[in-house]
Amino acid sequence: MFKKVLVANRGEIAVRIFRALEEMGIASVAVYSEQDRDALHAGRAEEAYNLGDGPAAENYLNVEKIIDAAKRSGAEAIHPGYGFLAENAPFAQACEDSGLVFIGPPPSAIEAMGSKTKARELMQAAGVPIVPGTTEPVKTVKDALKIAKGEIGFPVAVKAAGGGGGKGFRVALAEADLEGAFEGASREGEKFFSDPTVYLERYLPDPRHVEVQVLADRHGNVIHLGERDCSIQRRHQKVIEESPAPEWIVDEAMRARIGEIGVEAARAVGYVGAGTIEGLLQDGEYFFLEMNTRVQVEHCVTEMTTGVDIVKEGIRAAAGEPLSHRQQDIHLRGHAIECRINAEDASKNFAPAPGKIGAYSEPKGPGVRVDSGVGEGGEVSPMYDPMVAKLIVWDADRAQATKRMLRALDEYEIEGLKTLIPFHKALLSTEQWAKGETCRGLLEDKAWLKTLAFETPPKASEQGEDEKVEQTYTVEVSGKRFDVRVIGPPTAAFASSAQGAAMNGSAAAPRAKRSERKSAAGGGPDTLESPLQGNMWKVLVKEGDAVSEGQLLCIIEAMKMENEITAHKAGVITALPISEGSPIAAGAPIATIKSAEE
Ligand code: MV4
Repeated sequence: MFKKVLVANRGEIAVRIFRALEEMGIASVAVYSEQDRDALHAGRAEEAYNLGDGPAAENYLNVEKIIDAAKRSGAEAIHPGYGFLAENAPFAQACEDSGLVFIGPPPSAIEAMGSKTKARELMQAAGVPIVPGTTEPVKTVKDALKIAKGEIGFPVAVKAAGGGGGKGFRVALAEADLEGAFEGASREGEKFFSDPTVYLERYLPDPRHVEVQVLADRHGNVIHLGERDCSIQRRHQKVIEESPAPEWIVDEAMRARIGEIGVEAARAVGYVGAGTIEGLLQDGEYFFLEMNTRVQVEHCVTEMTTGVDIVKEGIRAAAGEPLSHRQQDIHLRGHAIECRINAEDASKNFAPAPGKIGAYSEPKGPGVRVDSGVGEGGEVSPMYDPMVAKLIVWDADRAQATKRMLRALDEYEIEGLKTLIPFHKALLSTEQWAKGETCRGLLEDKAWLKTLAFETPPKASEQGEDEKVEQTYTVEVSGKRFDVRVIGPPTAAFASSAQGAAMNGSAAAPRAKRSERKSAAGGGPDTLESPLQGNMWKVLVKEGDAVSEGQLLCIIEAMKMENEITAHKAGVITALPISEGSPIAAGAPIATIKSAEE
């Protein structure tokens, strides 16, 4: 086994890997950017190397600096985590060339799965069902039209071959949309992956995203750990994941079938370590979508239901050890749910809401796990992913796990930041969630999302004035906390869960937390500043435009993510010092909006 391992990542996943290393008796090495000098992960390892200032390209994505740090520290292996260099075949190769073990699959497997057309071809040859469509790149709009009208039929999905996770994904509902979809997907492929190649798939109208965790060692053993249902997504970002899928969605026979598909797919590319086969499930049919050749954010729900430590197994496999479990020893028990606690404002189109964390207290108690990358006094930097933590719960079944999650969300206190906690509470209280629906309509429902603005409860007139409910608030007097009951019109928090008819018809009124009771800064300053550093990708408004609160103003591309920036208030745009294609710094002005009455 390795004696020392460097973790080329930050945040919660770096901490998660350090924990595994410690339990395995392996010394750990952290790397950090100048901005992350005080970050939790940088202080969590036995040794830490500063990779310098600047954007990720100059530190967390800098192959030379990372390999140099590994060499200097005497580490024998590098764990890439997820994101950054995790699915970068040249990096995996560079590790090998420097005599370091890359904790992950061979570069050839990363490369094969990196090209979505190559992956589809490989899977088809291995007998794995793929979404009907092309395995060859489609070169022109004319070719695309011929194929779409012929063998596939509308609606059709146009996807970038270099893409994945929804990047470079466009839908053409009918012939007239195809040209736009083709060019959009191609442009995004070129922009993000330097590859304009696209392919076509039949567009499935309302599939579920069901994926399967696999583990493979260097001795030819490949096993699967059952499925995860990740159908709750927002702009292709997963927000809630569960394992297993609701029992009425995936039964034992389907689970065995999906598991076999996962094992077949992993074998076909000579996989080693922990990986995930993503697929779509519709009308009892399962189709391979893509393989993620890394440990995933949502691996934890599978750890809870199987008892297998996926991170440790990945490290063991890389070191040449056999897997600790045989397929016949894997049994799923109970139900696990994960909520991503992102610093985002669901009521403002999920705009990133980075900042400094004030008081911070994590939920505890039976069946609760929190994997966090920041703590009290920590900072969610606009430079990086806005995920503060992952809250994972386990209980005997889905309904009980849901109640446990609502309880844990209620215990979670994060001051100073807007997070998805109110969103999760509201969503998990809906009838749609209880029924195991994909909730796609709900996630796009602006009016519903708006009710999640805890700090600016809608006016009574918007609420139905006659409605009166009893609510419990916690107030703090001289350092002591008291529960106070209030009878009155429902606040947004309660309205949303009550509206959803909830679990067993008895939604508990979420208590307003200290952080949720701060009054809104009525109107607020006129100038909206960029919450993050990036590139101005699209500007959708112009000076003189009248905008409503929450209206989309522009999209900033940062860290391969498109971040929608929405108006912080209603009014008229009097200044707009931004232009498409230009870089923008965190804190730089985006727009000045004057309210009508000013
Ligand atoms: C699809 C699809 C429908 N048809 N592909 C791709 C990336 C992943 N994040 C979601 N992706 C989808 N690919 C075809 N041919 C629909 C989605 C999709 C989706 C699927 C399941 C559950 C939620 C979803 C939300 C958005 C898009």
